[in-house]
Amino acid sequence: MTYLIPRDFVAQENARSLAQLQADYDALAGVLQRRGRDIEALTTQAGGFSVALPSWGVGTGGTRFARFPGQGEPRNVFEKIDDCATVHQLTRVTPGVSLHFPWDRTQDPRALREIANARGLHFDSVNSNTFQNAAGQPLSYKYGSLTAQDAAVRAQAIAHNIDCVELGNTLGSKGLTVWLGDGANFPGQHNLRGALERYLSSMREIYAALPSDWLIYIEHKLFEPAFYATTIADWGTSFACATELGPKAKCLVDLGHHAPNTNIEMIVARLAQFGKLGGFHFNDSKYGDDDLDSGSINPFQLFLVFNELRDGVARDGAAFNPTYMLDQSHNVTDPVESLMSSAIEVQRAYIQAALVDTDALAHHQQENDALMAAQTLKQAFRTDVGPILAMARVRAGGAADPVACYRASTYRDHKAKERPPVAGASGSGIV
Ligand code: PSV
Ligand code: MN
Ligand code: MN
Repeated sequence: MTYLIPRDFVAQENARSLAQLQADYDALAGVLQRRGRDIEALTTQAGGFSVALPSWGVGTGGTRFARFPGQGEPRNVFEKIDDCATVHQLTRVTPGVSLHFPWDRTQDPRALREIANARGLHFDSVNSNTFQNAAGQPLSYKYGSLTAQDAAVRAQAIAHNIDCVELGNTLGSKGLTVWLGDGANFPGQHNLRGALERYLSSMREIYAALPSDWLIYIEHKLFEPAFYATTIADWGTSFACATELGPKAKCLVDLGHHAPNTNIEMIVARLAQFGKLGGFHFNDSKYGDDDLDSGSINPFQLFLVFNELRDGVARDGAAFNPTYMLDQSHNVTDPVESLMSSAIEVQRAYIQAALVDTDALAHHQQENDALMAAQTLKQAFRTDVGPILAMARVRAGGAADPVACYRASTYRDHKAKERPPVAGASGSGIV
């Protein structure tokens, strides 16, 4: 029998802190009222937010050097769904799950979809994997996949992507995210232009296989595993390729896939302006593709990204609809706790950005009052919107304090008993 946290347990845990939460909420309501803002409208807005979970995020990640698995890790995609459902149960903001193939391949996708739906989850974009060799695959991706010199290798990689689309379609997904590690480790190894030509030609075949209501997301990454020249290294290349491919191709911004100090919010603004901002992989980073928990290093950057997203909605309304997903690697924390905290950090940035006094900001910009424009953003960023997020969770049946509730439930201890380790199982397969 699979242990899931009983609903009553969450309600009992909430009861301990409800009076305190109400007091904090009322105090914040007063502060916001003085700024002409209605806390109830913001709480409703917070309740409408969601960010998808990466199926691979519920297992311990690992680095190039080692992986230190935790207790009770999921051993297959069905167990991953249980952990994702727990994250969603307590936070109420993560109803989507993004699968990665072949890591999450199952013989029975229909059963997977039914079980996920029964747990209140649906499937977000699916991810293909041609950055590793799958067990038993005839040809190696050692020298590239969609850009490989060998046409047979490219055909194999194209077929895998189309397979992902078909599987995703059965699961109810509406998008395919393509990240590939293709590139060169040495100057001269590739004809730089030739590699991109091959990429485009492969992607055209995948694009042609997309169902009419699907999007394909191009995920760029500066480097790793190609350390000299990654084929899709930056948003410019991603934008050019998405434009070449057509309206169903969009760009996906993984926050960790840029050089340190890159102005990511400006990339977001540019892609939004030209209609190619498809979605995000949220995480945080200090040096490179660190896959640290969202908001753990640079929450101000996350806020500034959401400030651009707020601007996109103000300009384009419902037509502006990028997808949100976490993409993190958890090495020293319980993945469920990290995912819950991170989802809330992303939701926090969303509500902080909603607090920006846009009239004042426009006025200060018009007057070239740089100091007051910056102060206007800072006022929103500095506002502790925690009570809004907690109240939205409680009203939706989630936990006032998800990590405390999760720990009190001893969920992980239950899983440690239910899921004795099996040889070869891992969270992602990524090292
Ligand atoms: C690559 O670094 C990446 O960000 C892509 O999104 C992959 O699908 C994911 O990580 C796999 O861990
Ligand atoms: Mn990513
Ligand atoms: Mn990455």
